[in-house]
Amino acid sequence: MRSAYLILIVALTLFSCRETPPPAPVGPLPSERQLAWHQMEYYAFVHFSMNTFTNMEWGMGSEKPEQFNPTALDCRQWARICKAAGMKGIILTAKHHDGFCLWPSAYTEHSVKNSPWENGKGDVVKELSEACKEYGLKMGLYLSPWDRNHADYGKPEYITYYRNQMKELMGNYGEIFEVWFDGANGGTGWYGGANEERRIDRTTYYDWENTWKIVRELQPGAVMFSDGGPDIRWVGNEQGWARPTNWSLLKKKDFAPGVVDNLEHLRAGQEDGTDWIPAEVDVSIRPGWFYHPAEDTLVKSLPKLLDIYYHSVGRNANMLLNIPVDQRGLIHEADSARLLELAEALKAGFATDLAFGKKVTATSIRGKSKHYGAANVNDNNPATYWTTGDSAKQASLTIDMINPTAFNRFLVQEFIPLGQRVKKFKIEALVNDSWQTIAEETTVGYKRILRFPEVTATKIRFSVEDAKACPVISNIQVFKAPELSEE
Ligand code: FUL
Repeated sequence: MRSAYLILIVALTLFSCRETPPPAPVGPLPSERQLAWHQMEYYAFVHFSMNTFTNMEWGMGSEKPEQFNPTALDCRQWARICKAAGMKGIILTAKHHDGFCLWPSAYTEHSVKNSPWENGKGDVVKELSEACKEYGLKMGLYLSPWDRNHADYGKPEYITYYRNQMKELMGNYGEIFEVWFDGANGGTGWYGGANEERRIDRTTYYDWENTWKIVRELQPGAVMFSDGGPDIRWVGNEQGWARPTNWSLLKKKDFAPGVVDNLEHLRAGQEDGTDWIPAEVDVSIRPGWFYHPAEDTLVKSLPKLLDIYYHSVGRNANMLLNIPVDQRGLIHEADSARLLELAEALKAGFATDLAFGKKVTATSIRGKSKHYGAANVNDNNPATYWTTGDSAKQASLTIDMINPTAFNRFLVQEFIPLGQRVKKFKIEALVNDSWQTIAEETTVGYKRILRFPEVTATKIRFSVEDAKACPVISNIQVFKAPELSEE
């Protein structure tokens, strides 16, 4: 009798302590390397190579290594400026379409080793990897598949050459966070003196799967970018925007290596995608990707760069901002000044989270458990989240601002390890005791930031109106950004 009583007590205790299980993930899901990549948010592209000295965008491949001669190359200056700009990494064009290599590759003479720079003893990739390490930045590399210099381009031998170079880059320069595979192929080139047009079958020639294996083996943490993945997708334009509706998902069958089915799918993702392949917004701070003195006065304005930030990072994409390093081998003063202005504006815009620590209530909470409570969205901890019971596809959170509070930015994040779920949401503000709709939007994803004219409210309501499954929200922040002439 006594033991039956004890069993009952133990069972009751276990029952009451048992935590409500978390929602089942809604696939496709991000990999560990993709999760780390999402957190990079904003980083630099550096286009610097032979074209910098020939004033070209696409060199023919007939250039001479002697033409590469920066007078004051300093990768530490690049890293210092990128760090101060708030960027988290730098992706360098180790080899662009003209085939010139910024590292002394053992497989070609067309490289820095035959240039006057540092008497042929220099290695830009090595200098940059050391500078990135010093400044706490991650390094990524661009190795152009198209090579207008190489005599074998178009033949199987070139693929072996390309892979050998990939092994050098992945094996000799420490940790790489991203490898950039450019989809461009204009056909014509020097090709070892042949001077002709070479067309390849983009779907078969590169045999991508086997090149990807090299990257996976040597750099298991690196994500690979190309038009359609495998890890990160192109956003379908070079102007600096993703669609407001932006799924981190693509249907793999529509994006076999080398195939771009539809630019719109790259811009917005596909709600019914089969794989997690988020978008990266690549855009240059100047009209060109490479440095041209005539563009010193054409550096994008601060309002334009802010638009790009809100249309990339603010729309569930990463921002890859290109800086064309100049003929000295330095980031030009016009670009560095603008980068720092952007950093200042972002810092001022996101200085104080007005929602932090405020009381938040939810229309429903999973298992009525504190573990999934509303307070998890403004606790400054990305590992905690608010969620509801499985059947709820509509649910709201209300933040009590206590006093009338002016704001003009709303930031929200889903807990993406459990998938991207939200299809439709709304933000309302309680202004003079009446609810006003501020925004009606679609997807959230890793991060969504909305800009709107200033509102002064005592309460703010975030409502999920439709979702693939119960919403899982890890973060909500509210800001009052100084109004530059940025809208
Ligand atoms: C394009 C290239 O053709 C441009 O030169 C540049 O590298 C840009 C990032 O990608 O496809």
